[in-house]
Amino acid sequence: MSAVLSPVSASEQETAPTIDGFQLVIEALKLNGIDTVFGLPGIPITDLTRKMQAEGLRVISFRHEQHAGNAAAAAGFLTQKPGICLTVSAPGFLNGLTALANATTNCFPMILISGSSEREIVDLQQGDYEEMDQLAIAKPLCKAAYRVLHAEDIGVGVARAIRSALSGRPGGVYLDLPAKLFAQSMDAVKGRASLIKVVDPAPRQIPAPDAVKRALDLLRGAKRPLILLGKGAAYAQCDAEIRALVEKTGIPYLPMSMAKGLLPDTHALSASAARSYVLEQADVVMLVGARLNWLLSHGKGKTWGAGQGPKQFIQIDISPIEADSNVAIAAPLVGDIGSCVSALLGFIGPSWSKPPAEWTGAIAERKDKNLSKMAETLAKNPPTMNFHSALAVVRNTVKANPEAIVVNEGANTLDFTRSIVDMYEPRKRLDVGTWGIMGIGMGFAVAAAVVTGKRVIAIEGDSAFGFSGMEVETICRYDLPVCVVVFNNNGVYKGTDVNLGGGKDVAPTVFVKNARYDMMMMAFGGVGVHATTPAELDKALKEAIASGKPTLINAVIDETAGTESGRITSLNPTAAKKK
Ligand code: ADP
Ligand code: TPW
Repeated sequence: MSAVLSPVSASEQETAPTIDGFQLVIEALKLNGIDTVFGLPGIPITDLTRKMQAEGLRVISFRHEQHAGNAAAAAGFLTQKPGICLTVSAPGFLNGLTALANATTNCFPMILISGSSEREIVDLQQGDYEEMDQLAIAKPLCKAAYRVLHAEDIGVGVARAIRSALSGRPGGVYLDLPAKLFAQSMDAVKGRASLIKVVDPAPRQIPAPDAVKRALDLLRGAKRPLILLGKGAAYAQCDAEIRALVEKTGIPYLPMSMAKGLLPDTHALSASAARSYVLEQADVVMLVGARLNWLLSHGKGKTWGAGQGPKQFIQIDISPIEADSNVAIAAPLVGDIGSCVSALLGFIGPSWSKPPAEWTGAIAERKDKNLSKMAETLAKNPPTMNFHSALAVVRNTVKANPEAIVVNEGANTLDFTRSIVDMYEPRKRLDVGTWGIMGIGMGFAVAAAVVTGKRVIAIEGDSAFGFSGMEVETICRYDLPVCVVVFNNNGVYKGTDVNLGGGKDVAPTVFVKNARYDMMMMAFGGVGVHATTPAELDKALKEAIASGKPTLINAVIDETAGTESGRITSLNPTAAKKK
């Protein structure tokens, strides 16, 4: 054909290449480095999932939207890219909403994209298929919510969603895409030109020099300083700076559960094994990406040594309104953790005086005592496997495989795993987070395996596992290297409750006795193991790690072991009344 340019004729104009809404959404995501989508197909997004796959996106399809949403949230936490969850309208959207709210609560960046019904019909409440005003419902549960009505606005909609999820304090964003949008078409050149590649979506936020000085002055004057690392510090991916801060200042540190492994839990300056002592006794506490919420007793009361002298806080956080949310913060340091810690490090040279030996010595003494007590407990091998004898095995497995990601939920299963299983590398522990929510297990496990390619070990209470158990099919379908260990003690917390009414029904906390969760995994072609001893558990874990095959170990735990609600029994209103 001749390459001579000629004026465009009317018929040529009619056949000028067009692009539709489906394609624009896909290209907008790809342009911004999104390579994986977690979701569940159905009207109006079935074709979107197919076309995404055709265009090279990895589409991980779940059995329930909540788990796709949890996967997106975990992917966001692990990668600093917003995790994408894609659902159908009303019920699918609602199923994804818990995960969106949970992601926002945990400061994980994710975008819930849901198809929706026709605006004209929804707004007049005329009864459309899966009718719901999704945008209005999502708004109070996330950082931002947007709706795109026209194909030419898809680029802006996706860009705004990405920027909202990642900038400042990360969180969940809702993006509403009505069914009609996907079929709209426009000129392909104009359509592609309307897409936006977001530049610098999480801009560095440099702390003010006077705020840095204020923090340093306070830290310098401390007699019993403590650094408290939260999951914001893990998210920030400035691991070397955080390690340097701890090691150069010589200040003991406590990691919150998902900050475990930022420095290895075996680090000499870890104060985890003397937690209550340091919280009570510290005079200056520097919070790094951790909020003084219920998990830290709101920064006050007995836990913090009420009445034992003044305690002052330095708080590094990207959110300027976090400071003073519970107690007065003497030195707020607002900025991103990488920039704040680097700014502090600029003033911490060889002349920095390390904390008094009296303080570090007292911590070391308590640590030694508590660690040898723990070693004694772990060495016991009771006739029926309990949390400790099972977790002694998991502890060794993680020590031998420090790159593996541990997912953890339950009550006693959570508390014991957190304190017994040491972590050695950053962002290797994913758990129930700020809400203490059950149901994150399989979603988090799938995401961890998909985005990192590493082995995943999910330590699950039997109740906790039930919330997302059907996703073992998803794990098998994508052949993911996930080993689920169900700590099976026959119920919520434990399996020994009785029906107070004396009727035939079991107590509300009791499950079918001696259930074989391992068979669920076998039903889908994975490996199932029934383990009643630490030796059997050890063998099964080793095989799962070596093979990378989807595995579920039904670890039978003494049904009398554990306590109601684990370590937070006191939050139960009835327990409080009994006191
Ligand atoms: P934990 O539960 O581990 O104590 P929280 O979820 O309570 O941690 O706190 C995390 C904090 O980290 C939030 O206040 C959030 O604003 C902050 N944060 C998240 N990412 C960053 C970042 N990159 N820089 C600074 N602060 C951050
Ligand atoms: C969404 C309440 C907290 S812990 C838990 C429940 C139901 C399960 C504890 O039993 P499990 O663990 O998993 O067998 P263990 O080790 O004690 O035997 N619904 C939601 N979130 C929460 N937190 C609950 C209910 C709860």
